[in-house]
Amino acid sequence: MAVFDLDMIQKVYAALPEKVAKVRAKLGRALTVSEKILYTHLWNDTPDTPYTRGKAYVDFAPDRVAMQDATAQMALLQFMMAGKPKVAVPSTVHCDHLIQAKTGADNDLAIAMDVNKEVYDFLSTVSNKYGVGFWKPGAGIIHQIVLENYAFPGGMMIGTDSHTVNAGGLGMVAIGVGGADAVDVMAGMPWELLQPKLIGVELTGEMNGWTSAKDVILKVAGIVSAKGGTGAIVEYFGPGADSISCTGKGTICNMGAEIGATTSIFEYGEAMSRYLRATGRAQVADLADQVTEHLRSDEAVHNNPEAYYDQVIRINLSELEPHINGPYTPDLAWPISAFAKAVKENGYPQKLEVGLIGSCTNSSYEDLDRAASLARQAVAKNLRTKAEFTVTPGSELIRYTVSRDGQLADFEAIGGVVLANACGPCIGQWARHTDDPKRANSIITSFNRNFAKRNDGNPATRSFVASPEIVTAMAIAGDLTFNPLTDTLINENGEAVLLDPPTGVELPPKGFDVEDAGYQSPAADGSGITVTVNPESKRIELLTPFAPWEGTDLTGMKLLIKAKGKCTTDHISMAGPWLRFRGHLDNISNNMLTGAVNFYNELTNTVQNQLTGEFMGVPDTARVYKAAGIGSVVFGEENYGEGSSREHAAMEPRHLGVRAVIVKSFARIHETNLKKQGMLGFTFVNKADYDLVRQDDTIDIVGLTDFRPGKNLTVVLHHADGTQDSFEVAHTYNETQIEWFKAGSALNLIRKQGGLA
Ligand code: MIC
Ligand code: SF4
Repeated sequence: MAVFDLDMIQKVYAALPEKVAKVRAKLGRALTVSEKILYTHLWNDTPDTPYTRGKAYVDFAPDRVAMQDATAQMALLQFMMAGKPKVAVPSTVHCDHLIQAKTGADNDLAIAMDVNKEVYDFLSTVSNKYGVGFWKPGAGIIHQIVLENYAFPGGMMIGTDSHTVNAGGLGMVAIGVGGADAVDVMAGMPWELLQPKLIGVELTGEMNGWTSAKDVILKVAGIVSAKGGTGAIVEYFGPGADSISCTGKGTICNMGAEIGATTSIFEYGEAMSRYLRATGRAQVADLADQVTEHLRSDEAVHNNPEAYYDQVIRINLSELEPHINGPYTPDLAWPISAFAKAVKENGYPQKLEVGLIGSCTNSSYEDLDRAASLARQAVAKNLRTKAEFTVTPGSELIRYTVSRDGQLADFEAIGGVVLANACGPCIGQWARHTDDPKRANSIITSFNRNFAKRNDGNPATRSFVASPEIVTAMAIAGDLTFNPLTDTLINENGEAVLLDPPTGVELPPKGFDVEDAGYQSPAADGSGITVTVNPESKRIELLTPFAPWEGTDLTGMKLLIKAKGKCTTDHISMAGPWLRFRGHLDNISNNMLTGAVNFYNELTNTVQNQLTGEFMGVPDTARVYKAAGIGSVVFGEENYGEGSSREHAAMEPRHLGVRAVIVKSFARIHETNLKKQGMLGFTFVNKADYDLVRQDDTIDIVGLTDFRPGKNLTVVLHHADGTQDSFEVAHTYNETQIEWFKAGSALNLIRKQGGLA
């Protein structure tokens, strides 16, 4: 069943040559691949469209929208308020985040269908009504399904998940956003983006042995750090890039989210063409083949990358070692040869308890085939797998195919448990069986993120990230100091054996196959469908618009929390058990900032309620201030809001009366989410001013009556001892975004424009 929109793709390709020529003439220089795609998706190509990277916001017209179930609820609740009859561009919903992994695919899926029935019914009805394609629970993880069905070279897509960028592996400019951004596009309005900078990664040589595509991005993360890609598109090019399979490219782009990159992309080439054909899209491949030159950077870019990119990184794949990154942050990169020493020196628990492969990052046919080659060796060499081992296929198409071709049986033969085609342990949907949920322990995954508590809720779990091949080998060894490239293992017969490097093929020799992919297409006319939400529901709550700005400076606010160190969206709005409240703003707000560390006592979820002096949970304290009609302020450090696209991390503070978030720097998606929800997000002009903030501060923000692009504002801290400090804060709001703030949220503005408010 073809679910992709050939008409839309045809139109994009038909217009491409002329549009590219026009931009090239206008800029008078060669263009990189992402520039071609971005500039051919301008909302409105006016003579003064700004092309200055990193400075101006530009309006774009993406071709499609993808949403996963944990973020789609809020996105669609907002869309319902926008007053539109139907989505303006092809859009899909994917049920993947809410399935908890416990015993294995069949049982877990059946339980999820029951436990999440209300949410699935809501999503499927709303999708049906508004013309949104619906991928049922069990169909697979959003990014894998998008790669298999929807992504196309030269296209532009936004998705309500940070790993939407995965589609860059198929030559698409695909960007992760919050739900409010998706509402813009689905409502047929322009979508704005800060004109990205460009980072070029030139890959030479060819991978061999144990090295795989994952190691490219693990290495890049180590080079540029978790915030190093912020505001930039990463373009991969060079002979090494062309030699990587399409799904391998997807893996690299996927984990570009971990360096904060706006997106990552590879140029169109044979690997993509092969993948399109293998996934039933020969027509798309034929079309793309005709416009290949426009789906790649101009030769001048390849010849002199320094002239076109803001930063150029070079990696020789022939010399690239497998990497293991972590714990607690995806950019702590260790080449395998240095890892055993790092484990010992840093006291990471040496015993490996669980190895988990799969996820949206790494569950291609190639990944599973290569990992399975190690499982077969383990059996042949009489090795007993020492750690627990789980496999998460990315989609039913993959699962069905590797079940048919035997790889799943290979995993099961070494004790592997096949989990549902869903996010599962990657996002804390993991009923991990352990004797002590607080014990320090190590796990290794082929996923992308490894923040504290992310997988199993235990802050003492050290989670490491590697390729599926390395994870499988480590699970067999059960020991973090094992280096599969050089070390032997003792088998059941007491013999020392060495694992041979993994082998595998890129695409299934017998083709992909599936019985029921799990897709439901929407009603042609959804106007008669009603969406009902039970007012008593604990999981879905219709939204009420946020209040507009009162028109004055904000004074007399209380410090809610001064967060210390890393504060990702997992710290601000934890996932795992909280995912069940993603459609209910008031209920999910009870997790607000509960993972953030309070600067003053180094504890989580323990801040001082200034009205009583007692220490309480963060959401409880915020609710006290809110009830008293007092606004509150959150302070934080670098790359605040790193990680996920979940806009709950912005909506919860908004709902609980936080007025401003003031930090040393922001992660891109979170900063936009704050703006969209009518919040103030500022950065310290002088980062050391963070130190001036005291636990007992009352805070004013001065200058809002003259809130303008580029103009700093002043924060005044009234300390309890009667003294005060003040300092400047900067912001990146443009005129439209200031209007969102004034209206109370971007959605309020859409409603106003549609005559709804
Ligand atoms: C993640 O990987 O952190 C998630 C869960 O997929 C999130 C989305 C969410 O929080 O729902 C993301 O990456 O955006
Ligand atoms: Fe799901 Fe994990 Fe991928 Fe996020 S990173 S979409 S939670 S598999």
